[in-house]
Amino acid sequence: MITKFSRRTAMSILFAAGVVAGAAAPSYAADKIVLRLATSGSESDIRSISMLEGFAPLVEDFADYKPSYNGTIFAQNTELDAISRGNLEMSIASAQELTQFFPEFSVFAAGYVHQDAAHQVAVFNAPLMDQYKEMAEEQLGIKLLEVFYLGNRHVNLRQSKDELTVTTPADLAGVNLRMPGTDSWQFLGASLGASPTPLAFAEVYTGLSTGAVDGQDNPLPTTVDKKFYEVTKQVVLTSHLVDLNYVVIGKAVWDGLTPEQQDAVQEGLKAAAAINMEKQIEQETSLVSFLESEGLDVYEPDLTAFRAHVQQQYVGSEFAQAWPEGILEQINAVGN
Ligand code: KDO
Repeated sequence: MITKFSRRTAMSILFAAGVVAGAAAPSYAADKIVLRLATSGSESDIRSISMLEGFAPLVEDFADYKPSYNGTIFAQNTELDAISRGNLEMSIASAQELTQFFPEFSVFAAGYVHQDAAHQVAVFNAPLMDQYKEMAEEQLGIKLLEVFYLGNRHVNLRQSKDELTVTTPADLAGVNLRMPGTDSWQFLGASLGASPTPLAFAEVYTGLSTGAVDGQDNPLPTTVDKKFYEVTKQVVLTSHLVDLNYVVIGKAVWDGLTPEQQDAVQEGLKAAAAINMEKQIEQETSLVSFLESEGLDVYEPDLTAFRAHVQQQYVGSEFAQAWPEGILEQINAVGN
């Protein structure tokens, strides 16, 4: 069983709540539309900063943009459900969260599929994405408006390189690797050769410092923002997932905006995505020497071995069986 909520279960809950039919309406405060965005990222996370710099100014005439950080108003992986029910306006969602509702999305959560930031954007804007956007909109009441580059995910371990040097997936055998808590994340951890353990993002620092987990995976900017380097000794540059988030909004909220307001929202997100991408890429490069200066070993394993092993795990998996016919080939062909 792949999904935590099957699509049918999710839809019956949402239809029973009268939400997918469009019952939710945007709320207004001081005659501005309130746009609350929930993220488990921190206030200093690049995505959060980019939203304030790029998005907020473009919507300030008509909207009160209210971000909330660190999973405080909605816990990680519950935001989409909240939007569907009309309890939240916006979130920064992962493909893995969408996979809980639509197994087809797991192709964007699979290792070594997206090639880089530019490929991610091209895929998001390609016709192949239409069926995904429609699925989310029609069946969950969520609009995928923009894609945010989160960076290359790498394996970050408590053990020193002397204790454990990771060259191939076999070296991760028995390593208790924290992965976010959905099935598709856990599968990715297992496909790396590790023993995945689900843990909410907010618990990762403590999990690493107490030894409840041996490691975690995240892009370097996230690893530094959350200070995971303080409680780990090495980063293995596996680049196993060129990670993304979708910036999403409730369809009912969107439908309540005028065409001009919709344009401003879309333009604001485009500006935020561009700022975000530039900063993430810059930090992915510059943070290697920062981590080294903090005493961590940062090195590349045998990437060919990792790529081959991960891809082999997906072939014929329950996840891959849910992918639309030919989608991988279409994704690979984008931008070529
Ligand atoms: C994480 O939990 O490791 C992760 O990086 C997963 C991402 O999809 C994203 O949800 C992110 O957390 C949060 O936004 C916090 O940065």
